[in-house]
Parts: sequence; C-alpha cells; structure tokens
Amino acid sequence: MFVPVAIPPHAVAPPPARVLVFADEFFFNASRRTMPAGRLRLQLKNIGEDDHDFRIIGPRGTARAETGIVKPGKLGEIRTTLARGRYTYLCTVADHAALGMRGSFTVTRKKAAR
Ligand SMILES: [Cu+2]
Repeated sequence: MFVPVAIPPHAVAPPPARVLVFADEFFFNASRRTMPAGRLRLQLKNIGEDDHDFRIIGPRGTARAETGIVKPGKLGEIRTTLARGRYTYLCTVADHAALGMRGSFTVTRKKAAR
C-alpha cells in the first residue's frame, strides 16, 4: 500500500553559509564578518607568497576547525557547523597572527525555516 508522506518544509536543510577568505602577507580579507548559525563552508585562497592557514577558535577558546597549510596560489577549505557566538580566527604559521593575520566574526541566530 502506498502512503503519501508530506515532507514539511523545515525538514530540508538550508544550504551552508559560504565565506571566501583571501590570505596575504600579513592579513586576511573575508567576504563577510557575520553569518547565520548552522553549516559553514569557508574557502581560503592564498594570494600571497608564503604558506598560510586558517584556524577558527570557538567562543570558549578552543580550536574548532582549520584548513591546514595552504600553499601560495592554492585553495583550502573548512566545512563545519557553528552555533551562535563570537569566534576568532588566526593564521598559525610562524608569527603571522602577531603580524596581523587574526580577527573575529559573529555567528548569529539560525535563519528562520522557509
Ligand atoms: Cu599566514
């Protein structure tokens, strides 16, 4: 017997928030500073001449995700899920963070389901 099942709209997961970050000596340039809670897809493009990486630190100070080393000209990626809060990020290569490769972003309330 076939029983039709209606799939409620909220059962469809929203697409991940996307962020593009450029890394250069010695700064990051991110396409956005706030994003909704939920899935995140962050891409790191190294447009500099040194190796760089991107590490996300959670509101409680623990590392949440990182790209690993991204070589010059290459693209790194983070796919993670973040709750509301204020996050910081930095490049962990040598003294890059102290030279300016650090910052923060805010994760806001989840977008209302449609
Ligand atoms: Cu760096």
